[in-house]
Amino acid sequence: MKLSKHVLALAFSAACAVGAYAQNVTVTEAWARATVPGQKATGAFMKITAKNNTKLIAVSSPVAGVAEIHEMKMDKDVMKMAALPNGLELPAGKAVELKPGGYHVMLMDLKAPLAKDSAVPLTLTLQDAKGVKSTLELKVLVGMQAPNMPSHDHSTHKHSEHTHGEHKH
Ligand SMILES: [Cu+2]
Repeated sequence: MKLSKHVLALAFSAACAVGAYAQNVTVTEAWARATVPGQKATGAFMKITAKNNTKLIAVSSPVAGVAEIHEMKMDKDVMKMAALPNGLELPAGKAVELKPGGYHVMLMDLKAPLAKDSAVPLTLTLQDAKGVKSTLELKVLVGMQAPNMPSHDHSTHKHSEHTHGEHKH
């Protein structure tokens, strides 16, 4: 039965919350961009490494009414983004980077502003090659840039500027 497995995965990851390690998936450098009051959406970023071929099929957070896995890319000089309909592939042994300007977790319908230096819970739903689902609970640091990243020209950070008004739901 699927449910018992689900509960087991939750219990396991709760015990290992600091390392953010469950099953064969490791998440490092997770962070979410801080927001200002009135801002309804933001992005969360991280590095995900799966030991075996895995897919990130869903994300959720209690701070957001809607959470999606997005891809952002340039299309004729216009930054566009869209939800990945089939999830994000995590090839075995390869670190997949979610970062501003690329893949990201989109948190929308924010219930409150994300304050810098706070942490927000984020649940990743993963599916292995056999189709078995598991969840990974994360605590994601809120900041203005990736943790331990040297300060640099923020003009390259387009994520905060792209208009989330373009999200049609
Ligand atoms: Cu997005």
